[in-house]
Amino acid sequence: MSFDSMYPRTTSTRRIQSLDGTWDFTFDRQGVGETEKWQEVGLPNPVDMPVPASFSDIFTDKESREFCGDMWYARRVFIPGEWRNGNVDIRFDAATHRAVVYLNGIRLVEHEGGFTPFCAHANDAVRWNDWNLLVVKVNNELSHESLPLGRVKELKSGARINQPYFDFFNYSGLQRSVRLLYTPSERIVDMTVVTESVTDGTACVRYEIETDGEHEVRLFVRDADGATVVEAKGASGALEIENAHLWNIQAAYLYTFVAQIVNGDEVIDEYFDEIGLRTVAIEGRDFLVNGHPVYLKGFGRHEDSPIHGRGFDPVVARRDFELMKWMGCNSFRTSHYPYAEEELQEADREGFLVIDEVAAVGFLVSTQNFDDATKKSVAKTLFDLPGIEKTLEVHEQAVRELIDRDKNYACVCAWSLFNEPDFSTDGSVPYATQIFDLARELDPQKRPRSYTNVTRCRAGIDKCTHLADFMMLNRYDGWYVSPGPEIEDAREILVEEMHEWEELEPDKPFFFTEYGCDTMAGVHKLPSVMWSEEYQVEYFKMQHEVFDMFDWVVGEQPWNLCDFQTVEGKMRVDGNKKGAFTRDRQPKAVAFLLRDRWRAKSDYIDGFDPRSEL
Ligand code: GCB
Repeated sequence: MSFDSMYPRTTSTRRIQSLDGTWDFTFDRQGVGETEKWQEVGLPNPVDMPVPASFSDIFTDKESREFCGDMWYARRVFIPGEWRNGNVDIRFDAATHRAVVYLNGIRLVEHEGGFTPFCAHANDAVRWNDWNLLVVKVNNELSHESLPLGRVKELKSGARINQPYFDFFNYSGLQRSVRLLYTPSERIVDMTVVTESVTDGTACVRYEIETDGEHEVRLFVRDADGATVVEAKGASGALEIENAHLWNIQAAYLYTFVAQIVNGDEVIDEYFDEIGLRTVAIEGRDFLVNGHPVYLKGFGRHEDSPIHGRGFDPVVARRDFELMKWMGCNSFRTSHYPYAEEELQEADREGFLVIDEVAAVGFLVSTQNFDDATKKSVAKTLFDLPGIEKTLEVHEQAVRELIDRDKNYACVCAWSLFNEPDFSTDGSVPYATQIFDLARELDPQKRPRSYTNVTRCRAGIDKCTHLADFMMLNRYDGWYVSPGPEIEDAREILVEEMHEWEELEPDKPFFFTEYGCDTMAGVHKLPSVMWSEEYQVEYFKMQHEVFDMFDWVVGEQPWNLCDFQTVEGKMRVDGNKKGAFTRDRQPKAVAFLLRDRWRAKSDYIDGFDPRSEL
């Protein structure tokens, strides 16, 4: 963790001032912001823009909704004089997809990547005990050098639009919180906690605290009642926590790790994090949590809701957890980008497992991968194109920032390093190897790594399966392949493929990380037809019958928890309708089927019930 990745917390030595609320906003259609010195004088004719939010669905005209290019945000910030002797940083939980930050006209920082946090260190630009002008230029253009991937298309009128290589709307802007942070001049800049093992109720934990000074470091571990259970001196070391309350699925327990820099009795800096003690591992065909084999039940999701777009909304996030709990879920995948930190904190508290995905989506040579994904393999993949080294650099940085941010969360049980890459040519192997090696090197917990395998790269075609510690399959047999009246053919295709995997990868656990079919809530048909609620139910029954034939399938996460917004297109009716719930979070018939199935299926395959131990 670097300072930028540490979730902001108020402590005896740290202060936070929220910068959420109404900002000035304007599109920079001519690209003149810098030359006209908007960073110094503020924005011309701004409109009000709430932060956090995506800008697109607030506007009533198409041009604004589809805007592609630079957009500027500005607001005034009062910075207290008593903070002069410490560090002042402006923390952006995310700026999609890239940003340049100015304070009082001085350029502080630039950041690439729309789903991970960064800080603008502000001391040299601050007017103390006074109002300061904070200006941010955000850009939302997609390219082969952005994650996710896409391109910009110029229309005959000269207008430019984004063309995503992925199936979700390219929402952008300041979509997560912005905060002003005060920390002391000598400070904690990193904290890492790893549960090495748990034996006879004693957890062996390794920790490391990084500071930017020379003073002594202390660590206190407090239990949920606030009692100190262990104390340690030194910036790193091993701890033993006796009678440890482990973090388990649907039976979460979080300790508070308090780190301090001290000088005698004086506390120079203090930081804390809430951390669950648990191990994750793969053994043969089992995915183990605390040594017990688990079955993942849950969804691929999106951060997406009406009007807010991808703007983080704690109300929607909470509703999603309630829906998932109602269904008996125990997990989700952060498809297709790192979610807001608050989502992971909630998962930590609720005892959900999270497959944490980097925004590496769009790795098919097509503009709409969900369509093209089902077609046969091509001679050249994206990995064979010139310029792919630049994509790799951006991808590596995104993996660094993801792991740096999320390494301590107990809920994060695995890394998803790509969504549906076309791994059908040899050209993909060196690229993928580099990403997999990097994740292994960076993760202090050495969590299992994988990627979602796309239909086009079915068993036998994909050249990179040897890199994955477990397999994740995205399959749409019965929807994109052999749909409707051909559904029994779809079953056969899927079963046949599973037999092939059985031969090819006999030592790995498999999860289905996507399967589903578009369904318009309220459309009922007897007999069923595609898009009706009845067809969705039949499709899911067929899929589950296939999964249950193979005991090495140890997870199912249908696509998607809710309907969500996408680009306009022939395949989409105001968005993707594969949700078990509508976009306003009400159930379709299939939600009840999934609920019955999942509530009857225990989280731990060996019958272990951690709730009985609480
Ligand atoms: C996929 C993609 C996902 C799409 C989905 C679909 O394979 O991973 O982003 O939304 O298919 O519905 O087509």
